[in-house]
This record gives sequence, C-alpha cells and structure tokens, in this order.
Amino acid sequence: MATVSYSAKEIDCKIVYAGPGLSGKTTNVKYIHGQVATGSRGKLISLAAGNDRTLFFDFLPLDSGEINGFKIRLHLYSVPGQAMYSDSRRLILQGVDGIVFVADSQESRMDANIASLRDLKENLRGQRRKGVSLVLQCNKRDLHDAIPVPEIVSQLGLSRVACLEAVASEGKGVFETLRRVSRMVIGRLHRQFEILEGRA
Ligand SMILES: Nc1nc2c(ncn2[C@@H]2O[C@H](COP(=O)(O)OP(=O)(O)OP(=O)(O)O)[C@@H](O)[C@H]2O)c(=O)[nH]1
Ligand SMILES: [Mg+2]
Repeated sequence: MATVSYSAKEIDCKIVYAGPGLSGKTTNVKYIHGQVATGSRGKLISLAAGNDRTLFFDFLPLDSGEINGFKIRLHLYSVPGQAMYSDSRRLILQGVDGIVFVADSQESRMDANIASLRDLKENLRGQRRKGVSLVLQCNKRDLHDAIPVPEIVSQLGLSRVACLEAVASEGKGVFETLRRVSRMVIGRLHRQFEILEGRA
C-alpha cells in the first residue's frame, strides 16, 4: 500500500517486477535506469550474483509527478526469479501497489511462467489483493520459438489483465509497460484522494 508522508509531502508507491528466472525483469529495470534523466531518478541498487542472476532484488526510485501538491515517488523492485528464493519474493512483495508479471514468451518456459504465477499468488496471500494492480508483459518476442500472445494469456489464465508485448533487451515495450502499471496505481491514488476530500 502506498505510504503517504505528510511532513515531506511525498507519496511512495511500490511496483514489483515478478516472473520466472531469466524472463527479463532486471533488464526492464536497468533499461529504465539508463533512459531516465538523473534528476528524476535515484541510484539503481542491484543485489546480484556473479552471473547476473538477481539474488535479492534490483531497486530503482523514480519521480512521477504530483497529486495535490504531494510528490509521487515510484519504487521499482525486481524479485529473484529462481524458484528457491520464494521467501525473498514474499518479503519484497509486502505492501506492493503494482505488479508487472514478466512472462518469458518461449514455449520451453511456459511451465516456468505458470509455476512463477502460482508462487506469486501464494506470496500475495494475506495481502489486500484487490488493491494491487497487475500488468502482464510478454517479453522476448524477438525469439523464434516465442508462442503467440493469446496462447500465453490463456495458459496463464490472465485474460482480464492488461497485456503488453516487449523485447526488453532492445528497450521495446519497457516504458509502455511501466506507464500502464503506474497509470493504474496513480489512478487509484487519485480516487483515494477524491474520497478523502469528499469529492467522490
Ligand atoms: N532475446 C532476448 N533476450 C532478453 C530479452 N530480455 C532479456 N533478455 C536476456 O535474458 C537474460 C536474463 O535477463 P534478466 O533481466 O537478467 O532476467 P531476470 O528475470 O532478472 O532473471 P533472474 O534475476 O534470475 O530472475 C539476459 O541475458 C537478457 O539480456 C528479450 O526481450 N529478448
Ligand atoms: Mg534479475
């Protein structure tokens, strides 16, 4: 859930990139870091092993405009996709506002996508799931064995979720995905402010 600091006039939102190992979560966050002007972002922190696999998370703070004089700060995290790090994922998902599920489009990775989505649902248990925005990113669309997007959507049972295609290693679809999820998260904040101010 977004945290509001009245003294700093700042709202912090948490957006988490989830999905199976090697699906391209870190690649999304690194690309965003490389494209956003230094004045609008903080430092990228990556806790990774020597082989670039995420061990705990990547973290990138981004400024994203204002609501009623409150500065909005998006905190982007990527989780480690490897199955054994489920406890870390549960920790990182605490208080999440928006999730990008980065699916790997390769046919050979469909079982991993399905297992990762199941693990995500389990890790969100106990949280107010209704307040969390979810976006599906079908990544690695450049690979020859990428299966059609509707098939991925259907196998994951995510037909009611916003879906975007990406080639994150080339930056394609990365900002479109971030815009979609942040618009959903910030839209909800706007509605909450309207309710607080009795304008709803
Ligand atoms: N061909 C292709 N390769 C990609 C794409 N996106 C990412 N990759 C590559 O996939 C590999 C894994 O990417 P990462 O971003 O490290 O994957 P991850 O999801 O963070 O993996 P974990 O940290 O282990 O969970 C890297 O070699 C990337 O360059 C893509 O769209 N197409
Ligand atoms: Mg990673």
